[in-house]
Amino acid sequence: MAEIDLRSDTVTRPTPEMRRAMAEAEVGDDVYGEDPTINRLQELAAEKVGHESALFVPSGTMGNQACIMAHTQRGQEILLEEQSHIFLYEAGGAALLSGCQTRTLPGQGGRLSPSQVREAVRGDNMHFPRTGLLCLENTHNRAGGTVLSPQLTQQLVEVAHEAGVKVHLDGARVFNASCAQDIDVKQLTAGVDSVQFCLSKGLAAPVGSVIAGSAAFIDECLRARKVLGGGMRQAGILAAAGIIALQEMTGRLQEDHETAARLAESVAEMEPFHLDPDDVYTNIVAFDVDPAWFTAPQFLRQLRRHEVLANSIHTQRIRMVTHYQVDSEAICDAVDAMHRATCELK
Ligand code: TLP
Repeated sequence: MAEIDLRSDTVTRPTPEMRRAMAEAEVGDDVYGEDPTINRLQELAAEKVGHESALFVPSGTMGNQACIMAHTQRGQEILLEEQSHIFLYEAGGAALLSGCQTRTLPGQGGRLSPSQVREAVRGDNMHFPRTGLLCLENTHNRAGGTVLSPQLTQQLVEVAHEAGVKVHLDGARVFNASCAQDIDVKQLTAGVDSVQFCLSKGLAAPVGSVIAGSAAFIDECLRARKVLGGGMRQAGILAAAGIIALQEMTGRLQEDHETAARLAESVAEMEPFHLDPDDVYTNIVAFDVDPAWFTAPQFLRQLRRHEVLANSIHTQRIRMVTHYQVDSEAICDAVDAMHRATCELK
């Protein structure tokens, strides 16, 4: 059995069509704005998410951080859900790079409520930091791939805008969110002030993310990207794969959601694990491990012996992510391996 890698959808390798497009890509110096393939990707991406302008960046983290930098002033406060990627997994970038204080709010399944945001926005008092930005995440990684609906997104944007606060969407997996709700991605992205989405997760491109917003905002982001060291040169080779990702791969994410649902049903029936398959919305399957059996790292070490890889996100919690290189047969094999690893540890 070949290794089955469920650690993340970041592990996806480029498709043969991407490799061909990369080999043939027309390139130029993108710091001069002269890479035709990058320009084409940016136009396509802006159109897809319903914004005026877009910018190719090397990673999702850089995309989020460049947007924070462009939206905020030093000393401001950013509102975030407490399990958000920007807060947990970006190495304190908002503080380090933008001089912003982060204020986390507890969400329900990763979702903030409009009243929480309304109450959290700071009043005009010289003792308080100014609220500079609200960050949303869709799908929500740490909450297990949960989705924000267009209605809730709109309500959150309205509350923030009424208070004069801009909204950034970490949409690393926003195409999974639109696919799961069977809606055009614009319904989730067009109303926010900026969005970042990843080409290199479920969409299988080898490198890169895109940020989108107004033309003036993207001009600011160009500076931020430069400061962060993300001004690339003949990176059209990478953008060529990104174009295929946008054109060909967004339409197949439902397959990943179906394999995730199949995996969730099997995991729900296994004694050491606790999972409600109804809580699985997209390609992320997160579940608890009964401490009476073993810890998540103990189980994952044993599972690795059967060539199945996954991550623990807590001592008693595991995350498995389905993607382009995991078909339904691989899911059956992974479930068999989970049964064997469980018996061996019993
Ligand atoms: N997430 C990675 C890890 O960093 C945890 C993963 O394996 O899921 N926003 C969200 C919601 C993300 O999940 C990630 C990556 C990013 C931003 C950052 O993207 P990259 O890895 O391209 O910097």
